[in-house]
Amino acid sequence: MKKRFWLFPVLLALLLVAAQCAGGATPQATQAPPATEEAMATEEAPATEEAVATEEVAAGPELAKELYVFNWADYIDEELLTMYEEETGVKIIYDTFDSNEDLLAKLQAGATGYDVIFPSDYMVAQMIELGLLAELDLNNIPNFQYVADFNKNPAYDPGNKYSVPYFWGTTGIGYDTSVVDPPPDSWAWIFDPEVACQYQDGGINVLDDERELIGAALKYLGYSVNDTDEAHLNEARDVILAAKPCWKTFDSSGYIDNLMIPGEIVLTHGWNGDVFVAAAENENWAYVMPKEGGVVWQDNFAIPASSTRKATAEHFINWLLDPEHNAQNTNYVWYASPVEAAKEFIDPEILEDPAIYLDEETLSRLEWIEPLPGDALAIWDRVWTEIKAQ
Ligand code: SPD
Repeated sequence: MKKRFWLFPVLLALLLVAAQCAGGATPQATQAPPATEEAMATEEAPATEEAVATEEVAAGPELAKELYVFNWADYIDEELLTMYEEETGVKIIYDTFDSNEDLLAKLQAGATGYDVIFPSDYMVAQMIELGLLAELDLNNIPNFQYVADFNKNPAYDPGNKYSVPYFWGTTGIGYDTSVVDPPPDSWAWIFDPEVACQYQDGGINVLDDERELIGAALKYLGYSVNDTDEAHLNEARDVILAAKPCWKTFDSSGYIDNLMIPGEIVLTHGWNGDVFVAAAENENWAYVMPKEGGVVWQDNFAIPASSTRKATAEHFINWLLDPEHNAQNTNYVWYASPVEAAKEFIDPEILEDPAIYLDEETLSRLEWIEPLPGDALAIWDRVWTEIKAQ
């Protein structure tokens, strides 16, 4: 008998036509893989549903042409932004803010353009409460799997419904070891005029940050950084006003540069990574946690509820959580990364520094800043206005 080789292709073609007429989707079409580097920015709708499925398999989500990113100053390796733009075709419009309160004020004033923002712990809670954040779809952020347990599921956002950790760190004192002698071991170096004013000519900087500066003064006085007692807050104000004439600058966003300029600043209230970045340039800089204790904090990626580019924002967050991208960022900003899998790519000098990756003893002396109830917030705001006005 003659073998009918022609019959098999004809039957296969008939079966495929029948399947298409029945509208059946292929299994692959429903399983979108992680985005690839080929993902291209486009707002044009593909011609057919089949085209959507094929594109998702090949390229991940459809990306917007632009992404508006609003971060703290000096808080990303900008080379990563260029890499992301080149790999995806998405243009990043990048801007910075000075404090959590500054970020909140911009969003509350109706700023609607931002897609990715970086609030700290207590501000995430406050923004959730105010309905300012979009819920995240962690399926779109598969690199979240690499976040360490220590950094996941925080009290300010249980289940990471609205935020994903970016970096974590502490607030203490930076000082120029060639000038400040003996080394500071207390907030007195910032708040006691008898001590601080000795360094007035060298230059003292404090963070221009309501919760951080008043919080540090409260710590100096032996209170909690979350104190709501009006008498204690007035006491903290008076301590700050007495030391203020000896301070040169209130600066949270340009102070790293000033630490690197000889003769500008010799003592600063500051965030650990910022001081370590200065120390990488000028080895005279050192960082210390005062004996009274200070603040431990975690900054986060979040997406404003008003963002119209949520899929692209999640794609960008996921890209920055990639262990190698994340390590490149860590090696630039000198803060502790929450991404466990990035550790193999992080400089040992950063990884092994107990003032960056904290030991238990240091952690036990630190406090998290917490959201304040409305009536206490009003007292804090009044005290801050009085501090800045004089
Ligand atoms: N250079 C920017 C560093 C941002 C530090 N995080 C701020 C924490 C506020 N509690």
